[in-house]
Amino acid sequence: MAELRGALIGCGFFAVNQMHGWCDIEGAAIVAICDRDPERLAAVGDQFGIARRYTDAAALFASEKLDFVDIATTAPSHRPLVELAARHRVPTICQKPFAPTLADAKAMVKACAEAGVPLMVHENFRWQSPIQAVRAVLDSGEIGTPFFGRISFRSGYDVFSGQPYLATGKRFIIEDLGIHIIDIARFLLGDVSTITTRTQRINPAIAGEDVATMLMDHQSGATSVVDCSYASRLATEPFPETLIEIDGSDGTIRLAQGYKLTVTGKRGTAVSDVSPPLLPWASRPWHNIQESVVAIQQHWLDCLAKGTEPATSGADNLKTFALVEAAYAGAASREPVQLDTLL
Ligand code: NAD
Ligand code: 89V
Repeated sequence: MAELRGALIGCGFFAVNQMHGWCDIEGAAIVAICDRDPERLAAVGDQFGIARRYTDAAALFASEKLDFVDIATTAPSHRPLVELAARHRVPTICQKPFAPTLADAKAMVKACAEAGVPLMVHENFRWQSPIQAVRAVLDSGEIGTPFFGRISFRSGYDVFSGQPYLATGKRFIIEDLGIHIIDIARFLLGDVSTITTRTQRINPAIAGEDVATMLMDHQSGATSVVDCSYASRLATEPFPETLIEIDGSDGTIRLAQGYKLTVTGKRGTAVSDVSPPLLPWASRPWHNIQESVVAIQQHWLDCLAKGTEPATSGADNLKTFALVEAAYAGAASREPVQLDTLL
């Protein structure tokens, strides 16, 4: 099969991982890149040997024949860029957070559906190999029917040095990081009917909340706690590990710091190391996230080849994004929020 021709829009901090990912995967190549910042465009173009460069996305779509586009800009530009791609009927990957508002996200899903093009949100945390290992245990039936989950991300890592914009927005941890952890909760325990949220700001130097605690009712009947913090100083910094506890009718799963997976179930207790591989271009502690970038991009190509819907399609991600909106609404009102009122 001929190699698919892709373009990358947004050549910033995280896009370098996506470029490495495309280099690792067979069946597709990035043939053109775009960034409105000429310095960033030049840096990524030179690093990856991409000669076809654009500072304007409209010019990119007008000049290139593309099989897909990978949008790695920040949220404010997502809707105009996705709608531009839809007008050119180009299948689209869009980074998280999907959009500034749920209304924007719904409009983007509609635009791609009407154009008949696939849309996937680059929601990569569920593709981390330790998270996939937890999902595989659930699928095996070893712990029976899950009734409780705690999905936890607590850290004191300085995310602001690499991503300075995270310090300036009115919304921070739920929109940027909690969105991944909520998506993992959905991936493991299913869709959510109600969410109750409390937020705090501990770091006085940032504008948004850096601690969030969410209690969720899943449609399956399971209850989960999703807790996130960038204000937690620990003896051994766990960034960017997501820790998981799931209790089921026949046993338990614990994914502990250091990627230690303990499963107690029908066949007794088994302990395993589910550390992600360190890819040649990856660097600790980001290697967990970097590996998941390759996995989600491979999934996108597999879905394009088979004509199937990606696991984190735009339509699916509306349910994760609605939980983010609901969390902020519930944190403000201090009331539980029903999801069916938003979707
Ligand atoms: P960044 O600011 O470093 O890079 C964004 C780039 O997009 C900039 O170079 C900017 O000039 C360019 N850009 C913005 N609007 C544009 C437009 N209309 N046309 C062309 N170029 C445009 O941001 P980042 O830290 O790389 O984050 C990008 C996205 O990736 C964010 O949405 C962030 O939340 C997400 N992210 C995801 C993960 C993950 O694990 N999935 C990790 C980090 C960041
Ligand atoms: O994954 C992300 O979106 C990153 C980080 C892990 C730092 O939260 O912004």
